[in-house]
Formats: sequence, structure tokens, C-alpha cells
Amino acid sequence: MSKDETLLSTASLDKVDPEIAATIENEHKRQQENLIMIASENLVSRAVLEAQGSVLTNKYAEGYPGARYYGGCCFVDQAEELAYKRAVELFRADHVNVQPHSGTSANMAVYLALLKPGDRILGMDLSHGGHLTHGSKVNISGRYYEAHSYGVDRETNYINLRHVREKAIEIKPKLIIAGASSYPRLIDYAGFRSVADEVGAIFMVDMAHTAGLIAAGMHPNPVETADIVTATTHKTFRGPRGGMIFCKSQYASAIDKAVFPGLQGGPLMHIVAAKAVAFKEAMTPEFIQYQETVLANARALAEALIEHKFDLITGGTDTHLILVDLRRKGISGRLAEELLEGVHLTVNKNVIPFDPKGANDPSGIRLGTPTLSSRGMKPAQMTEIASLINKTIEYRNDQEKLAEVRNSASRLCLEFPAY
Ligand code: DSN
Repeated sequence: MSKDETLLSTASLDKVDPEIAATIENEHKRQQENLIMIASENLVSRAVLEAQGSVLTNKYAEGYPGARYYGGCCFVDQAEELAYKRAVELFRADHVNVQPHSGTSANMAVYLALLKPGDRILGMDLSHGGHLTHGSKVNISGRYYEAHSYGVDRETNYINLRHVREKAIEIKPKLIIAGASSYPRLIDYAGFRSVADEVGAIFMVDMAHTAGLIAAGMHPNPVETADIVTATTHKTFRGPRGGMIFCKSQYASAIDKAVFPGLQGGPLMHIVAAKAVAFKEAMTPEFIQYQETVLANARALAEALIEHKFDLITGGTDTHLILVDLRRKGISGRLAEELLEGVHLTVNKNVIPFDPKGANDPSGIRLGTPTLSSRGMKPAQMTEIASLINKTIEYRNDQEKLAEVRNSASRLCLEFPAY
């Protein structure tokens, strides 16, 4: 790829810091030349990139629109007000805070707003598909709070609401968290809500992975069901990297105070503006079509993998992601990730529920379709990619076969450019 084909001009960077310029260019090439199936990644639009790379990065704006601790905030106020208005409309929310720097910051702000150290929380077990910030012992959420977890059913690998209810009755948490990072099925938010009501807990949903599907109406909207909903803006939602928090009116003031001044200082106003752009993009018919494709592609990839005798956790997917149990294929998640990377197929190793192995070399891999769908790929390409994954794993010691896969992946990348 010639320098002219780079995404945004790096003329100044090339002069000032050629090493970083080269690093960015190499990463751009990597994104162009690999079929990326990391479920939590995506490709933002040029419009989002331009807002992110703008002079708004120069502005300090501690506080909120109309109540800042700095002069000169009139234009960044407009950016944040647009982001606020669009997010509230899109998700039919009472209130949103668009300043969290990430999904983790968003979750920490919720805990700071609602909990005292030592309070009990109940979230999904990380090893069953939950998230680090939902009470893992190695995370602040599991160190400052008394964290308990629910998992999936051993037989079905689905969340069993009866078990969640039993656990909630037993421990009486102050906060119940629904949401996951490697659970391929719909989550019954209404069911969780009734468990939370029964035990008098506040109900929080972390929709980081599925926010795009929810915005497009493909999945039920937890903002209508839960007290608080956190999300990232960069996964299926396809915006800049960052977080946001939706809540019912009664929590608005506590959430805003927890984000600033509780947890963060100045918001990243270039990112807030880029979030506003992503909210606008999410209101278009093209975005709905895109999310339909994300789901259709995930189903097609799942079906084709099953044809190739891969075991999928829960036997399929309702979402953008697939969790593959590789034990029947006699290969570990780590080796599969390495092998696939060598033929331009990017995935991540992942624990499966009740994994006999550890997180560094688990029994599974996680695949997602947001990035492939952003390149314009459709179910026909998913069928081909499943076959490439199968060939890589079946013929892992055959260099000729691996070269064939590499060529096919490169052809697909050229046919469906990332940008
Ligand atoms: N847990 C990460 C993921 O899903 O990839 C994001 O925090």
C-alpha cells in the first residue's frame, strides 16, 4: 500500500516523529491486511476519526455544559450537548453521562455513586463470560466491594435465572449486574429486573458489547428496564473508544458527581465530539442495516463452523460473537490464536465456561463479526472464513495448505477494504 492510501494525512507527523508515523502506518496496514474477528473491535468512520483527531483535544472542560471550571467552553459545550441529546433520544433514556473515558471508568463511576466499600455486588463470573469489572478478585470491583458471582448452567451454558435468583436471595446484594464480554446469547433483562426487585437491589446492565445492536433495535433495550446502564462506544456501536452511563432521573446527580469530580478530571472533548458523531450515525437506516448484517454474519459464521464440526458454546449465537470450544479439535486457544494470526485471521483466545485450563492457554477462542461487517462482508464470506479457520486448524502442520489460506484471506481483504 502506498503512503497516499493512508487514511488521514500524516504529513506533519512524518517530519516530527517518523517512528510513530511508521507505527501508525503499520497498524493501518495490519487492519487492512487481516480479517479481524476480535468481538470487541470495530472500524470507525472517517467522520469519527476526524472528530477524534481535532483541535478539541486542546480544551480543558472540567464540569458539565453551562457549569465548567474553565473559560472558553462555548464550543465544547455545544459538542457535549449534542452528544447528550442524541444519546438520550437514541436509547430513550432519562439521563446520560457521556464523559467516561472507557467502559471500565463508567463501571467504576457507577460503583462510586451507589456503593460504599464492602457493599455486596452480584455479577457474572469472569470465567463464564462476565467482565473483569463485575467483581473479579484481581480488579478493584472485587477488592473494594464484597463481590459474589453467578455463572452459566453446566448443561446448557446459558444463564439460569433460577440460579441467579437463589444467589441473590442468599446474599442480598446492593447491586446486581447483568452483562457480559463473552456470552453469545440474549440476556433476559426483564427477568433480572424482577430478581433485583425481589431482593431490593439496584439493577445495572453493562451493555458494552451489544450497544450497537440495541441502538438499532435488534436486541431489547435495557435502558428501559434497568436503573443504570453502562456501555462502551467502540464495540458494536462503532464509535470512538470511550464509555457512557445511562440512568433513571433519580440517579442522575449521583452519577454525574461520581464521574466528575469523583473519578475523572477534564473530559476528553475530542472524544465526546466523536461520540456525538457516532450517535448521529447510529440514527441512520444504514446503521440499522449494518447491525442486521452483524447478526446475519454471526449466525452464518456459527452455522458454517458447526458444519466443520466445531463445538460452539450454547450451540450458536444471538449476538455478534461466537465462543468456540476447541477441545474436540485437539488444540488450545493460544495455539489456535497464534496459528490463525499467521494466516491473516485475527481472533482472541478465550476461556470457556468450566474451562479445565487457565486464561493464559484456555480451551476456546472468541470470534466476532463487527469489523468484518464494517468492511461490507456478508454471509457468503462468513462461510468462506469458517472454511479457512477449519483448514488452518485441520492442516496446521502443512505449510502448503497454510499458504493457501493466507492467500485466500489476503484476497478477501483486498476485495473488502477496511477503509
Ligand atoms: N473484555 C474486553 C473485551 O470484551 O474484549 C473489553 O473490556
